[in-house]
Amino acid sequence: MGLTLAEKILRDHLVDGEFEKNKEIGIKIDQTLTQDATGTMAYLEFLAIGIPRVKTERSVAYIDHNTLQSGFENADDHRFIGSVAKKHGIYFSRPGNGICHQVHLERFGAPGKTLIGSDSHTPTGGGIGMLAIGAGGLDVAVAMGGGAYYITYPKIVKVNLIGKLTPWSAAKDVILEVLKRLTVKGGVGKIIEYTGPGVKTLSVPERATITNMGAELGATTSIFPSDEITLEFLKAQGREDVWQNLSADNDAVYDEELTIDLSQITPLAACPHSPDNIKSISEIGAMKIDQVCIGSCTNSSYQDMMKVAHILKGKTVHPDVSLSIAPGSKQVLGMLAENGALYDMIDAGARILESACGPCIGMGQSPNSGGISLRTFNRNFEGRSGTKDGQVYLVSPEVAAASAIAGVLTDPKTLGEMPEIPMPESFKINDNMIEPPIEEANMDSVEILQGPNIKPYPKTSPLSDKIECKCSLKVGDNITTDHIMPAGAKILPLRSNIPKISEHCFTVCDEEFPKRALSLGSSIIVGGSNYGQGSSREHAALAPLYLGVKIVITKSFARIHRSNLINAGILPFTFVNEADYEKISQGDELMCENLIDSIKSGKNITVINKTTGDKIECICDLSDRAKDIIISGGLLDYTREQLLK
Ligand code: MIC
Ligand code: SF4
Repeated sequence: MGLTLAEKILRDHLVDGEFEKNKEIGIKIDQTLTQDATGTMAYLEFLAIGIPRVKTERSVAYIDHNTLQSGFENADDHRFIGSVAKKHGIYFSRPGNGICHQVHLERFGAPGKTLIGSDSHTPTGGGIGMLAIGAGGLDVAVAMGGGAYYITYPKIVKVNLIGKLTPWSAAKDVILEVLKRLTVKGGVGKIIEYTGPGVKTLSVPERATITNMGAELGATTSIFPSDEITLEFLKAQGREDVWQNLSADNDAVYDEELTIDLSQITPLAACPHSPDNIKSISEIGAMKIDQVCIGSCTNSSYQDMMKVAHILKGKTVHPDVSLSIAPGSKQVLGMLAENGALYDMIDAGARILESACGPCIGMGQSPNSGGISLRTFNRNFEGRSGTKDGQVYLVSPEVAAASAIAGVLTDPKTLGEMPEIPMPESFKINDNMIEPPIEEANMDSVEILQGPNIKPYPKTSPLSDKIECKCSLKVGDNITTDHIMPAGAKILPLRSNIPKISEHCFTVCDEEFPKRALSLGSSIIVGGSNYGQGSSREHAALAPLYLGVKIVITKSFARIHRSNLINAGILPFTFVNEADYEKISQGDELMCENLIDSIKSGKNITVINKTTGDKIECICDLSDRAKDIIISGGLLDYTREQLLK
C-alpha cells in the first residue's frame, strides 16, 4: 500500500510508537522556531530543563510579535531571548528581520524535514514540503533539548487540486474555500495534503499561504509536495542544496478526499468574527470600509507585495480609508525598496510598517469604533484587532489593495488585466540580521540578560486524587485562545510575567473571572466544542494554572491547546454525553474522586455536581505518556523526572 507524503516524513522521523490511526507517536524534530511572544517562556523552560546546547539541526529564535516598545518589557524580552540564543546554540533573527514564518520559509525551511514552532502558523513550512507543526513553548523546549514531539497519528485528507486560478483569484481564496467547506474544526486530528495537477500552477508563496491558514482548520499541519517549483524557489534563495523531490505514492491511501477546481475559485472574504464565515466579494457587495491592513505571515511575500504595489501605482488611497502595509521580511522590504515598488506604495499614501506581525496581533493599527477593516491576515476573532466592536474581514492582497483605492469592498476582477509577477530568479540575500550562536567552547562567556518583568514558570503540583471545587466559568462553543488569553499591545508585554498576564485571563468573556478564580483557590472551567482554537500560546494554559484551574470540561478541544493544558498539568475532560454540558452552571460545586486510578486505567470519570445532585460522566482520554505527564504535575516536572532517571 502506498504512502502519502506526510506519512513518509512521519515514518522517517518515528522514534516512539506505531503507525496506528488515533494512537500517539513520537517524532524526531530536525528544526525548531520560536517567536518573542511565546519565546521567553519557551526559553525559561529550556533553561529549567538544563540542557546546555540545542540538539536539533537548526533552531531559530525570531523577534516579530512584540515589536512595539512602549515600555521596557518587550525590549528586555528581546535581549533575554538574544542572550539565551547566543549561549545555547540558537540562531537569532533580530527585530526588523521579519515575521518568523516568512523568514523561515526563505532562509531555513527544507523539504522532508520536521519543524515545530511555538506558533500555530508554523505549517507555513508545508509550502515547501516540510512537515511543520505548531506547538506549545514547552514542547518546543523539549524538542530543542533533543526530546521527541508527540502527536496523535492523524488522519490524512487529500485535497485534489485541479484547474488553474483565473486572473485576480488568489491562493487566499483557495484556503478560504477550504475553510468554507471544512470549517474551523474540520481539520482537528488531520493533516491536509495537497495533490493533483493544480499543484503545479501554484508558486511556493501561494502554497505557503494555503498551508499557513490550514491552522484555521484546526489541522495538525498542511503540506504540498516538493517539486521543480520548490527547487526554483530554493535556488532563488541560494539554497538548492536542501531540495529533494518529494510526493505521495500514486497508490497512497487517504482517509478523506475533496476536490477543488481552481478555475472555479472567485474572490472571497471571511466575515466577522470567524475565518470560516465565508462569503464571496460579490455577495457582500460594495461595503464601505474604514481600514485596510496588508501583511502577516499569510500574505506578505514578495509576489503579494508586488501585486499590491501594481494596484496602488499612480493612485491615492481613498480619503476615508487608512491603509497600512507590513512586508513580511527584510528581504521582501529590501527588494521593494530597490525596484521602486515601495515608492509606489508610499506615493499612494500607504502607511509602511516594519516587517513584523503588527496589526495582526493587535500591536497597533486598531480600527476605529465599529470600523470595517479588510485584512490579508488569517484570524478575525472578536476583539483581536484591539477594537472590541471592530469588524474584520479576511481577504486576499488583491482585494485589499483594490478596495483601499475605491473606499468600498471591491472585486479586483474589475481592474482589467492582471499583471504577470514572475518569481525572481534570485532573491536578495543578506543574512546580516540573523546572529549565529557563539561556539560551544565559549558559551560560558555569555551572560543571560533577564529583565525585571521576566518571572519564573508558575508553581505546579502532582495530580491530587480528589478534586472538589466550584465551576468558576462556563463558556460556549469555539472559544479561542484570544478569549482565554487576549493579546494586543497592552497585554503582550506581560507574556513573560504569568502572575500579571493572568489578570487578563478570560476578561473578554467575563471581566471578573481572574479575581473570582483566584479567590476560589481552585476551580473548574466548562466549555463547549472546539475549545481553545487558534493560537499556540501556552499562556492560555499557564494563566489558568496560576489562577488555580484544575480541570477544563468541554464537548471537544482544539489540538494545541489540549496539549498545552496537559503540559501545564490541567486535566482536559470531555463529556461522554454532550447534553450533560447543560448540567453544570457557573458557581456549582463539583467533585471527582479516585482520579489517579481512573487516569491510569483510562476509565470514565464521574463528576458529581454537589449543587444539583447530577452525576456527569467524563472521559480523559490520554496516551500513556500524557498520563504520566498529568500525574507528575505537567511536562516540565515530567521531563525533569525523566532526565534524573
Ligand atoms: C497568533 O497568530 O495568534 C500568534 C500570536 O501568532 C500566536 C502565538 C502567540 O500567541 O504568541 C499563534 O498563532 O500561535
Ligand atoms: Fe504573526 Fe499574525 Fe502570523 Fe500570528 S498570524 S505569526 S501574529 S503574522
